[in-house]
Amino acid sequence: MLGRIIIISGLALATAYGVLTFEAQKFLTPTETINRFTEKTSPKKDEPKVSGITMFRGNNTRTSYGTGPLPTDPAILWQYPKTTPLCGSSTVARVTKQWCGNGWTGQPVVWERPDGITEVIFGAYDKKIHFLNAATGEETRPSFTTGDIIKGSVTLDPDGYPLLYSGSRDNFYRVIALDRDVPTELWRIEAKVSDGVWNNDWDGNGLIEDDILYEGSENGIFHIIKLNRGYDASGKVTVAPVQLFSAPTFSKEFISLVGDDDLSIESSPLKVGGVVYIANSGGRIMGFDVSRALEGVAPVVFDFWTGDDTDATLISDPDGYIYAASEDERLNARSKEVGQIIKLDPKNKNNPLVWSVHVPKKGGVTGGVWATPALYQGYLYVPTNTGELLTINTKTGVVTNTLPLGYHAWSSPNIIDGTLTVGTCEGELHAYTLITPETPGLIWKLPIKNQGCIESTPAVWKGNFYFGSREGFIFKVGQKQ
Ligand SMILES: [Ca+2]
Ligand SMILES: [Ca+2]
Ligand SMILES: [Ca+2]
Ligand SMILES: [Ca+2]
Repeated sequence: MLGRIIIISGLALATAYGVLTFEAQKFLTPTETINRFTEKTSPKKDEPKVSGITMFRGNNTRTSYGTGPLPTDPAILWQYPKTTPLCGSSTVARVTKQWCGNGWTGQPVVWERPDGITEVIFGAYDKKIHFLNAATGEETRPSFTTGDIIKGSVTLDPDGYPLLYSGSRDNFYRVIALDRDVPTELWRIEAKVSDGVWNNDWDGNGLIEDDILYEGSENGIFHIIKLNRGYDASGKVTVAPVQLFSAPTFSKEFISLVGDDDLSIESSPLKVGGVVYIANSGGRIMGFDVSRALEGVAPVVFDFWTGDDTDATLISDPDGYIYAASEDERLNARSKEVGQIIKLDPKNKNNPLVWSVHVPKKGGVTGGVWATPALYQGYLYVPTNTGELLTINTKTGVVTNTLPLGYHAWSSPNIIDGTLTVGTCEGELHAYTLITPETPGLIWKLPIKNQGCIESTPAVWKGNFYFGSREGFIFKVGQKQ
């Protein structure tokens, strides 16, 4: 289907969208063309060394879901705060809106501290980063305040440095020390619209490996930053970040192809071997070979256009295939052709699209996907904005099952011990057995207080769920006591 020449907006695009020759690509590959992919590294390298969930979806391939045993008789064990919801107002383009709780992607960090306390850390719509004792829901440290709401998921240093990384709608991405009396900003970088396009927030979840931070900003720019972490003479953690590389994911040609400049990066980077992939709101998926990032070189080795806003984070399987999920807002010819859920083979540069699933508008509800899919035993599980949980055979692309979640299903599923769990915007947590992975079977549903919309992705640790609802509170769900 894609193996033909297509004329869009006056541009002739050769058969392979994988080798698009946008002007940006020339700009992005100043030194050389690298036509190779680093083979997959051992899983150990990609897994954080800290015990816990330290980043959105737990690892560099965004496929780590936490640990069990999951509750058989679930109940809400605490909520935070006890009475007053976490709310803040935020203004974009002179429109002010009140936001409460936390939402997309909003996954907390949960980690086992050296002092034995399991700590839950999350950014919220009250503009603060909160620190809670997982056992009690009490505060473990003073909150850290930013200048605007926090939509993304925080990252805890995967190598054990007492450092937290967080974006905010206030235009800064920050590195925060956790070894002081109060959480203390050590460094921050600003996203400016003047450097890029569209907006200046930071929603994506930073990926850290080998002292290097990979992150995209909502002005459409992809950043590679050397953190230079260390300790000072008094033993306090330090950073001395240096930007090694930055590149726009947009170009004049790409803007005319898409038809607008909403080319922000809201997804989180994916790292497969030596390549970091990032998707933008125009649906451009780019892979940067970062094996020589320390030299300031990161050539583009993959370039694919889905056709529409791709905010869901890309994931990959152990064979290096990439799964992407897009929204269905622009309703253009390209997204009609490519579909909204796709499997990509980055090694097949001439025709990387393996299969497509279409998620069209339904009953007046916008089509497409915001949730990040989950993988299990050759099946892909994808909540859709139209309110289904799709089960897709990853070999064939065949949808083997459809279950109702309720519309606006933006929370990303977790799969632990053969059970898939997912939050819904109808304010419920669901658990499904994958004993027959092609047809998930409902085990339980738990309504959350006031059935507030769950957009945030729960962090599941030792069978306990930590997540927020848009109604204003953060919850712990576990086995009824
Ligand atoms: Ca902003
Ligand atoms: Ca955003
Ligand atoms: Ca977007
Ligand atoms: Ca969108």
